[in-house]
Amino acid sequence: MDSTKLVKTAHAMVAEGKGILAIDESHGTIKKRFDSIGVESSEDNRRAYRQMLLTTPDLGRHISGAILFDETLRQSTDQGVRFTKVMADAGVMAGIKVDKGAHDLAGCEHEKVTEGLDGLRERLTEYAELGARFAKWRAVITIGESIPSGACIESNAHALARYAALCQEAGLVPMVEPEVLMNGEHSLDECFEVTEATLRSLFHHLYEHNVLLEGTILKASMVVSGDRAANRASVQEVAEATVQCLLNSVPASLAGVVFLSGGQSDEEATAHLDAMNRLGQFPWPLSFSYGRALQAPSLKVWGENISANVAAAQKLLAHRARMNGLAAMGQYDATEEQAA
Ligand code: 5MM
Repeated sequence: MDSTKLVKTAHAMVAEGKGILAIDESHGTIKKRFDSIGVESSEDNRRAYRQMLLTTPDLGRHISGAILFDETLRQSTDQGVRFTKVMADAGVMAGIKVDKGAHDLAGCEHEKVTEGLDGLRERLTEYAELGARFAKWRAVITIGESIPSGACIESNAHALARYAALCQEAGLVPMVEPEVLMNGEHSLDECFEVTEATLRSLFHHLYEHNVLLEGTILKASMVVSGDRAANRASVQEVAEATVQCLLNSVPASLAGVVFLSGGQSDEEATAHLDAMNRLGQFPWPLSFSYGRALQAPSLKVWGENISANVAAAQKLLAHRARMNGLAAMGQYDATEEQAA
């Protein structure tokens, strides 16, 4: 294991004022996104959409890396230039989603476990050869009546640790993503409790598997009220609860924390990140790895005319990246939203 390289890559992923663009939607998820704008999810439309995002002028200014789906890592621009080359030229590192999705967890109704460990060593070797510098694995934890179970938390944390160790063996920085879903009626306190238990289990398993935390990135969900909760917590309450939860459960040696947006609106996700960074200095940089909260405005405009609206859609992505880059430094100003 080349620890120096892993640590260097991990730090570059959370460099000051920069974060990660998550565009690793699997075929099912990108189809849902395209359905929402009335665009067919053909291989060429997916390529054209990701080309629009990845060729955004000056993308590397606020984006340190982008997480790709297998298909995208192998694709090229209209001019035949590999996306990985376009990204390297823009100073954007290539990441790759390597999990095989969340599947029903036998014996635990309404719960999921993420699969994809079989053959992972070989796949990681190929991804590294194709130019990937980091990888991502997403586990899903649902809050509901009598769930999550200990079995769900443990099995997902164990799989994340096995994946992370394999990544580091292959020279890739693992981005470990235990997403506590926002769906439900639960309170902020319930989300806090479940997130803390999940993170404690995750770091226990990472430790057991000798994963180098200095060369690992946590992709965390924020501590929020359920989307159907009676009283939803304010931006300040979310920021304080999330930071306290991380301080209770995340070792100081971890290279960095990036958040997912999980169904929050784009501006809400930015405001939450900014509020956290205004609370003070923490052992790890707090940045972003948003999918929907970075892409939503661009996706909508691109869908209105997929050939004529490329520049307009790129401008919207660049704007969201800049807003989140500022939020990662606690310098976001909501009045700047009008500048888009
Ligand atoms: C971009 O979506 C990623 C892949 O999701 P599927 O496996 O469901 O297709 C997803 O893991 C994403 O990176 C995270 O959920 C963060 O995205 P959001 O939209 O929650 O910020």
